[in-house]
Amino acid sequence: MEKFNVKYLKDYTPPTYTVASTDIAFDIFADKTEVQTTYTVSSINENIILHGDNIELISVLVNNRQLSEDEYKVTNISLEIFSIPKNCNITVNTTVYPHLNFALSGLYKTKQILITQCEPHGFRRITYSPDTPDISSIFTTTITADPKTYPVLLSNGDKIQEYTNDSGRKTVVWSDPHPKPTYLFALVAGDLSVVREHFITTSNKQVDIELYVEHGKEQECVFALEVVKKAMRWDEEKYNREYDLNTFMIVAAEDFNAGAMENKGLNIFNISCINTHDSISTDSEYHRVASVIAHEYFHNWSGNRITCRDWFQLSLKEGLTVYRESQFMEDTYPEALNRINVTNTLLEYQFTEDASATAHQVQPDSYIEVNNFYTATIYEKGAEIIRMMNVILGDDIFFKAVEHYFEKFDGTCATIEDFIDALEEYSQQDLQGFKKWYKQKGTPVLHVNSTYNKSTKELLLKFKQTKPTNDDNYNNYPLIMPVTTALFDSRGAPVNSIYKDKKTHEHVLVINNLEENIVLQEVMEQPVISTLRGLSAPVILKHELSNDELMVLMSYDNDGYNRNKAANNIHRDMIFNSLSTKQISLNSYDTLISKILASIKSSKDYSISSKLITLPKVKTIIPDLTDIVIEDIFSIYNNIMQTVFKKNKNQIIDCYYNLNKNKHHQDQAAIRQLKGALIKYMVSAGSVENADFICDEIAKTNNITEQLILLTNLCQIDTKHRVEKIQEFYHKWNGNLITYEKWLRLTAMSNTQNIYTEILAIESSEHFNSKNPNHLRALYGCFSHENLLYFHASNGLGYKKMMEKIINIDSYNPQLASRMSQCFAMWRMFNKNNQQVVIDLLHDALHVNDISKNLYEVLNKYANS
Ligand code: HT7
Ligand code: ZN
Repeated sequence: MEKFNVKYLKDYTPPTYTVASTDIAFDIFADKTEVQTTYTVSSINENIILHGDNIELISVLVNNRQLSEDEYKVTNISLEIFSIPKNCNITVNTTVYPHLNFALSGLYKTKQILITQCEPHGFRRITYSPDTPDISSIFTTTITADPKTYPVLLSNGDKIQEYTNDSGRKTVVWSDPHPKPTYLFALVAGDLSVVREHFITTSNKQVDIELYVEHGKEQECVFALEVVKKAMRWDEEKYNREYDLNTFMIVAAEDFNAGAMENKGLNIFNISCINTHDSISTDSEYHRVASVIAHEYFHNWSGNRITCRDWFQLSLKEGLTVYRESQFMEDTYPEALNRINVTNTLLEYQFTEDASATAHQVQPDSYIEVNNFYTATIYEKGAEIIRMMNVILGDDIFFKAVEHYFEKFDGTCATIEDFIDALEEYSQQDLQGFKKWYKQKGTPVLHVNSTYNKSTKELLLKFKQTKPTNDDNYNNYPLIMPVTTALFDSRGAPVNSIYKDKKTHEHVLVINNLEENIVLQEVMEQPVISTLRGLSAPVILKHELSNDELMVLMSYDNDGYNRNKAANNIHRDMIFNSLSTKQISLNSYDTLISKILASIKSSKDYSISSKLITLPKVKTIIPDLTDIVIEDIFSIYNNIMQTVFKKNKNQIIDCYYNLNKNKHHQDQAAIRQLKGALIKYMVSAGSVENADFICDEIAKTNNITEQLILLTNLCQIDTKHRVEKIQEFYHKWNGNLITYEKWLRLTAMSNTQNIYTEILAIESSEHFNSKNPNHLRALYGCFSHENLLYFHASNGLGYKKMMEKIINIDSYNPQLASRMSQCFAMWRMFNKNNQQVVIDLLHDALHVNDISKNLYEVLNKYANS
């Protein structure tokens, strides 16, 4: 028996009523907000049930008559109204207290501003409502407030009225012509500055773009406004999607549980995902801001115009939007090696999630708390499934097929199956096999073996799919897998082959069976095989390649993903060998780094080179290990870096200083990354001289990315320089939130035995706001995810501190608490002592009174793993 109710996909039933319109009026006061909502309802049943979540009900009216208490039944989670007419107006009056809402769901206060967050179940914290994505209605929103405190009053759609009342209070009325479910509702009230731009759509309509920020932050909006316009144009050109309102508004908020929210016409953003400035934003932050803006904008079609029938279909909007966002980023910022970044994120977060106790299907069969399902699997694996369909259909058909889906389901709610059927209907290609991918749990494994027949000039490729788990409820094999494959000769030149009568360098081989043999013909010499290029299917590839073959791919493969993967395989072999023999024997490994550095001179291929010389993140090797002692892993990493540095010292240092001379190279961001990768080797000895070197370099640069790379490295050396320099950084940027978070992260990732006391000291310091998710993520999230040496420390202190904090956060912000608890996902891979600490902590946590269902669901899975 579960402690909390489980919701099942199989239990879905269509709603028994429709809502034509929702008229909602907010009367905002300093310590409370009164809400009056009127729904125009048509119901099949005599009784109607509305959702609620611990709100104060004042009264209920049907067709303007106030009901007596025996005409309805109210609980913390529902309002059931008895014997309503088939068609009627239902009015609900509630009172909410935004300044006491630290869960940041529903209507809440951030700084002096009131904002809403309604996805997935925030609206029911504002009023009793049909809070489900399959009920849409036309919203009219009236907001009344004191204009001195709340001069700006925003909601979805177009502003249709604005007036001052006799009392001096201001009223603004908004009307949204597009029917929407409650989760897309938004309201903002506060004193904000607005920065404007405009965009002319292909059909010549002017769209006003308005970005609302804190006064004084106007300069930090320039980049965001440019990206909005780029995203609007891109969606028109690629998917033929035009923006459908007269105004597109974005509001920046300091307290926010996620990156941003796509509310219709009124996106609300975490300030860290919208504000940028050269003096405060790193290269990767610009990149993240661009991708979040594009993502939220693209939701206007993939999510808002066509929404989800129920939350089990979440990936319908999120997977598709992540995919559209990645396509936009590849088209708009090609120099950023987007595919490698996307696949690295997939490996780091989704593959690890799929290997953990919280692994789940892209279309789950059940959940306790839907907030726990905004995951890398729903988002990133969901996007990869769509990418596979794109690979198979080709761009021309794919874009048109998605357009067909948009047109067919416009204004409705849909399912994942509807999406696949629509693509199939347009393309006339069998895509039914992809439905199985949505039901798969765990990362599938694809084995490849090859035999080359010199006399027939045939290359036989033998593919075999294996299941990641023995749980056949979640294994629907065989899966369909597009496996993009190309051949090279031993010098790295492309080799053509014939497959299905086509002679070319690269083929998309579609694997449909558990075991499948594919023959490539007219292969003129023994080739080096580059398969699963671009990670064409989200699987773990088992393909034995010799060191020489890996070197060829690493040096010459024209697929960036596979180049990087080849280098990664060489690094991983080296790490695993060293871990098992407990000694570093570089063998041919150091030639890898030397070769890459030598090639940089001629190729100037800076961006990929920095990736090629970087060891895989520790987090990505954890799923492949057992009985881990974290200190051993770090010591091996450090020894490898030191040994490589000693052997290639001159080359590494020369390369670093030569990069400084490249001031006119167009991709300075790539140069910064490469310098960062080199510095890691240079400081691997962790000595005071290295700290001096970094301090000198810090003094030479004003560039924030470079400063941060240097500081991050400095934080790995436990000297007084670390404390001095990060304090200097703190004082320089005192007052700027985005830089304050950087400072928190620097401290949290520091390699110092004082880490636990330093974290506690920060928490009790003046600027730290323990209710602010950005602060908590920067300090505790960064500690548990980036400072693995101290989080997984053998003394168990890291685990204890984190669990204590998570339980504390759970008492006011369950969404954040359960998300933060994901740091325990890999606990089974660690040694018995560490495991025992986690077992005890999980046991105690699960017995905490009032544990939220969010946190319970995650910790319970870990405890039972
Ligand atoms: N659709 C949004 C998902 C979301 C969210 C946003 C803000 C705060 C809490 C949230 N929970 C879920 C974000 C997106 O995918 O675009
Ligand atoms: Zn999204």
